[in-house]
Amino acid sequence: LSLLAEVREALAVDDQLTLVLQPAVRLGEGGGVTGVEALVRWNHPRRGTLMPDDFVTVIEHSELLGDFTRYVLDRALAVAAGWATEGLDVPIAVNLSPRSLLDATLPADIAALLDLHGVRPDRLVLEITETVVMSELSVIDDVLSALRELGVQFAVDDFGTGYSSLTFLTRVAVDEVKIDRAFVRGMVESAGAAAIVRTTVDLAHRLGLRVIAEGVETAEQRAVLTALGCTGAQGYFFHPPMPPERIVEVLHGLT
Ligand code: G
Ligand code: G
Ligand code: MN
Ligand code: NA
Repeated sequence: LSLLAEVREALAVDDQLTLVLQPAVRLGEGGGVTGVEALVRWNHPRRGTLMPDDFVTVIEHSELLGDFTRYVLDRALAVAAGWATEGLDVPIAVNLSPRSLLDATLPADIAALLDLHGVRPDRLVLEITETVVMSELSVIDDVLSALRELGVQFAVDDFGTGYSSLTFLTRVAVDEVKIDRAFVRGMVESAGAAAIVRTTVDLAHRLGLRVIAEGVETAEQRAVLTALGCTGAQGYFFHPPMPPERIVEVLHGLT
C-alpha cells in the first residue's frame, strides 16, 4: 500500500490520526496558559507513531489535503468544545498547510465546523507560514479575507525563516507572531540571534500583535527572553505536546 493509500484509510477510521496538544504560556508574573497548539500524530498500525514531517508533505501534494485539513480542524474543534463544557476558555491553534489557502471552499467549511462544535470563531487560531505569500496571491487573499470576516485569528508560524518576513506582515493581517525556534536556540550564544529576537518582539508589540517564542527548552532561554521583553513562550521547558486527557489537567492547573 502506498503512503497515500494508507492516509486515505487512516482518514476513514478512528484513532489513527490523533492530535497532541502543546500549551503556550505567558512569561513573567503569574505565568499561565494563553493558548494551545494542536499537532497531528499518526498511530500507524505497522510503522508505529509517525510525525507530521514523515507524512504531511505527501498529503500536501495530493488530493487528500482538503480532507486531511478538515479532519484536523474537526478534531481540534471537538477538543476545544470539550474545554468549554469544563469552563475552560482557551484558544486552540491549528497548523494550516500553505496550499490549504488555495482552497476557496475552506472558509465556509470552517464556518460550518465552528457552528457544528459550538466554538466561537475567535477561539480558533490558524497558524500559517510566510511561504503562503509566494504563490497565487489573489485566491489566497480572498480566502484570507473570508476567514478574517468569520472572526478567526491568525498566527504567523516560524517567523523570520521566510524570504520576506516583513512584507508578510504588511500583506496579511495576523494577530500573533511565533518566533522560529532556530532564533531561540541561537540567542543565548549569538548576539545576532538575540538581536533578531529582540527586534521581532519589539516589532510585534509596535504592531499591536502578541508574540510567542517557540522551542524554549531551558531556564536560561526563558531568562534571556524575559530580558528581551518577550511576553509569550512555548516549548518543552514549559510543557511538551500531550494527549487531550492530560491537557485538561494542565488547563485546570493540576500540573
Ligand atoms: O511536533 P511536530 O513534529 O508535530 O510538527 C512538525 C511540523 O508539522 C510543524 O511544522 C507543524 O507546524 C507541522 N504540523 C503539525 N501538525 C500539523 C497539522 O495538523 N497540519 C499541518 N499542515 N501541519 C502540521
Ligand atoms: O512549525 P511548528 O511551530 O508548528 O512546529 C511545532 C513543532 O515543534 C512540533 O514538532 C513540536 O513537537 C515541536 N516542539 C515543541 N516544543 C519544542 C521544543 O521545546 N523544542 C523543539 N526542538 N521542538 C519543539
Ligand atoms: Mn505551529
Ligand atoms: Na514554528
